[in-house]
Amino acid sequence: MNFEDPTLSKEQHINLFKSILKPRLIEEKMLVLLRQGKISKWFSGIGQEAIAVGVTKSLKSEEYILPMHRNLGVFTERKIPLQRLFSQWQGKLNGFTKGRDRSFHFGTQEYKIIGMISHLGPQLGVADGIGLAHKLKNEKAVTAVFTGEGGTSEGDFHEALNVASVWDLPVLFCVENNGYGLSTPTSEQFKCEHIADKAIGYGMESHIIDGNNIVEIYTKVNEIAESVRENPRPILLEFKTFRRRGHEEASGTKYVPAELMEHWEKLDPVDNYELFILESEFLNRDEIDSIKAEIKSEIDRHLKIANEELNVEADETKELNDVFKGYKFKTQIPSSKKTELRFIDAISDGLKQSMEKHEDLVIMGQDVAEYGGVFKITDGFVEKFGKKRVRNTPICESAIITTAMGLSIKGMKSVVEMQFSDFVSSGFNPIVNYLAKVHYRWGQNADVVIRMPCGAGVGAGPFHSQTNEAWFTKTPGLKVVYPSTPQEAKGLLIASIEDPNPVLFFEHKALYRSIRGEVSDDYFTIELGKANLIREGNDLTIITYGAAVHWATELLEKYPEISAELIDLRTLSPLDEEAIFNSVKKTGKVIILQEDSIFGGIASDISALISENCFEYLDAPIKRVASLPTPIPFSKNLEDQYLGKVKFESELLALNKY
Ligand SMILES: Cc1ncc(C[n+]2csc(CCOP(=O)(O)OP(=O)(O)O)c2C)c(N)n1
Ligand SMILES: [Mg+2]
Repeated sequence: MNFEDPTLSKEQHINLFKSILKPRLIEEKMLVLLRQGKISKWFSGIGQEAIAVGVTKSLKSEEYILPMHRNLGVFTERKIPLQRLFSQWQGKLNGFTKGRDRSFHFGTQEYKIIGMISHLGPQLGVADGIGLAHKLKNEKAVTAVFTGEGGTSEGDFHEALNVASVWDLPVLFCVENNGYGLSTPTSEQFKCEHIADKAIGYGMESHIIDGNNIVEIYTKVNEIAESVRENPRPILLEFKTFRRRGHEEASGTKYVPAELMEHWEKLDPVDNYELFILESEFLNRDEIDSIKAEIKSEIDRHLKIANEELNVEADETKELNDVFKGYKFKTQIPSSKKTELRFIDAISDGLKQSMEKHEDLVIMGQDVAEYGGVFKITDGFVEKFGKKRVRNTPICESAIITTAMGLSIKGMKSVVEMQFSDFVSSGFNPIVNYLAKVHYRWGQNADVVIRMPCGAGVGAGPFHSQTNEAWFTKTPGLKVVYPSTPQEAKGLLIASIEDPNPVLFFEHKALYRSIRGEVSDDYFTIELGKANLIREGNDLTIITYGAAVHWATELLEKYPEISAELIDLRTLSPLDEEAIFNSVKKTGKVIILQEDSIFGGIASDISALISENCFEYLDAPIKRVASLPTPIPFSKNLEDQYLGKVKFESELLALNKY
């Protein structure tokens, strides 16, 4: 291995040597602790240290780096006190996740490290978002994100590289090709010769770098990073290396041929560099030994502190309070001046005023720019706010949601338009696993609103008609908003954008052009989590939301003799339980109406809550009315039969009579 480089001084070599030594010595200690049962799991990076250390050294300390599970060198190189790392691995308070997540699954704004989620691929799109923020703010900065070669088989890899390339984002995609993804060799993972070859398809520059040679890594990545700062663009870097230990310690390496292991042992990045340092007489044996002793003593000292730290105390209130970022809702009273608008125009109005109010707000979605979105909600936005802030995206829901996450890490807000709420399934993973959990895990908020044009009654068939709010109401960490009138759509959308937490904002397509109402002209907010008592009554309570609010209103007009209380939930998460209980306690009879198919919808949970909290007040069984447990059919008569609307009249009358 050749470590000669005329551009590096003796001091730089010694510095690199100390840096690569540290993760190796920490790992050796961790392996001992693992055998003693003192830590739970370990993903070894032995043999790959040069990559994490070399790349981190090439970045400036204020530039973000997004490591994976084998990149201890990123953490040591960013000079995180070892005791905090040890506390993190032991699930203690002095770590980075208050005991809520393990190993390297954390981020820290303090050290500009954004750790992974287990699903590997979403990490790559988050780097796109950070890169986009740098670009929009004209900051000359580069972001580095890691993945293993196994992770490159995920769709997220393709989506993230594609977006980065189309948008010229300053991101270094660092692939550590270490021969295996768990037990699967590269030959069973991909068919091209080099991962770097994939860059051609994205119109992207790529480089193959010896992942075991810290000098080559440091000098090349330094040069590349500097050029990307000046000329923002993504670059794919393939580091050839090898995973010398098991996927994680317990799983062993039996499936790795002995010759392969021996071949790579000879190429060890630490031992070979040490030999070079010795032979170049940069350090003598005694000096090297004393450097090692110093690092070992630092490790022992910090381990002692972490070991002595008490375990986290389980406190339910604290856990519940950290699911969302706290913020003080500001009521902005609607102006008295109003204009009659359609539901769709009210949403457009709220979005436009939010763009004016928040300079950092970015809209992303398919066809949202010049075309104005398929429903024309962002029509004219490009002319007003420019293409930088109103961004057409490739068809890649997952990467756009992770990009939104990255913007949030840089303190920016975003609204992502799903073309149809049905398509959110292609971006489901980052919503429920990244955005929903990130604040609870390590205190980073996801300041993202996902707009969800949804709902049936428009003859659009199984893939353009779903009202899929229940996919999200069951996931802690997401807010779910579902307005039914133009005024509320505007006020709730503005409030959702102000809220620093992730919000799924459902917009029923059938209401877009059929429902009109007076809407306040100015910027105003309606608080999330508060139901609206549309109508007071004494005989029974109807609880509903979205388009079904209008089904109920129509029916009540037909039966003026029924004294019904009508509650529009408006927000499904957090749910206004108080409004529900107060009404049920008053009327003693309740019917819950939802458009979604019956099983597992929010009506079921509301029913359970009422039976647990209002049982003594009930004069009739709780009734749920919802749609058939089938996919949503296309033909009008089939769709009419599908929708719970057809059953509502008879069920309402039956309950009233009960
Ligand atoms: C979506 C998803 N599928 C599967 C896994 C299980 N898993 C975790 S790491 C891993 C192998 C990853 O291989 P690679 O990307 O090459 O990284 P390496 O472990 O070699 O560093 C697998 C299959 C996962 N965490 N997430
Ligand atoms: Mg691998």
